[in-house]
Amino acid sequence: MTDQLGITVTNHILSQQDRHAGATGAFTRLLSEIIMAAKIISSEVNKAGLVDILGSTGRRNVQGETVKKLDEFAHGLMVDRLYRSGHVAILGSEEDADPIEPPRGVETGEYVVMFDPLDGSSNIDANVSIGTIFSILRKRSSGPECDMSDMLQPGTRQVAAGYVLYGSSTMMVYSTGNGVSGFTLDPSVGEFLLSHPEISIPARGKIVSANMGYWHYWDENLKNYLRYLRQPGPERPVYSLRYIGSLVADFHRTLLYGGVFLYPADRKDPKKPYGKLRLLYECNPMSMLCEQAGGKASTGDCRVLEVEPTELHQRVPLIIGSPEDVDEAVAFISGQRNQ
Ligand code: AHM
Ligand code: MG
Repeated sequence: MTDQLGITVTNHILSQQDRHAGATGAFTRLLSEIIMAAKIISSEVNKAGLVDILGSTGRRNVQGETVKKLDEFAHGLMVDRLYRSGHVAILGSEEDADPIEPPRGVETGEYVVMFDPLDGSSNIDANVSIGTIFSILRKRSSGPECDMSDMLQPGTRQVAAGYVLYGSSTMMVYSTGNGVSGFTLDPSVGEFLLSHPEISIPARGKIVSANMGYWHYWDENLKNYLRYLRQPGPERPVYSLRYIGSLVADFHRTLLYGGVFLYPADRKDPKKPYGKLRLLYECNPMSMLCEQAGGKASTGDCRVLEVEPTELHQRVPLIIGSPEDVDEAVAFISGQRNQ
């Protein structure tokens, strides 16, 4: 093992803080609350099936408390912990249609956090990996109040992004714009320990990840790309197909093994030819992590991180992964290549 054995995520965040002259510790405090929330969510996810937290709301558990669905539980916990830090100006969550204002009397700060508390939650009942995704930005508007300009910031303005994967082990992967690091939760000590320092995505992979069930809703350029990946080439193997249907798990595999994940625009709903994944708390944080690891992320038209958001729950197509694979996918999707 390396001399990095035993570095906790908190040690790591503090060492990043030390690089910034004038850092106040506010950001460290914010991340500490996310780490705490992640540990609690992980513990609840591991109990899923043992206690009755999978069902719908409205029932009571053995303590007589109202039973919450796991995604609602994760949402409430994230809001609570983040505002507890005293450094949050406003929050946005997949689970709330509107920006989440600070509770009355709570101390606020300069950070805006967008998050998906439990992504892939339709997989919970089947014991498939799920995750929490977060994106951290600085408040943009002046004055004590927030406005939509604080929420609707392009991904290039993120100061940090990360996810927690509740899988065969629980992992936290994050970046503050200085590379990507991965930590595995050691349940015996209750700490995330550095297990994946300086994550770097392979320049090219041999895995493609997309919901092939939507084939008939896709346009011909995209189909040409997927047909091409099925043909063995002189310098390229036939690509394997892997699709979990849980973005955090599919992205995590892509980050470690390389290849390309696609949730492209489709015509499932002709009125909304976008794709499914949300820009502000799914695509932007994953795109920052991918670029920080040497990968690329595109909508097919432009870099994801440069999209100017117009809505809190805006959806964009996502093509993300190894740089050579993403370039190739975009060349097909834009019609520059067809074989
Ligand atoms: P969710 O945020 O409602 O859980 O939906 C997002 C999930 C992603 O984790 C995953 O990549 C995608 O939806 C799967 O969608 P589909 O079932 O259409 O393939
Ligand atoms: Mg989601």
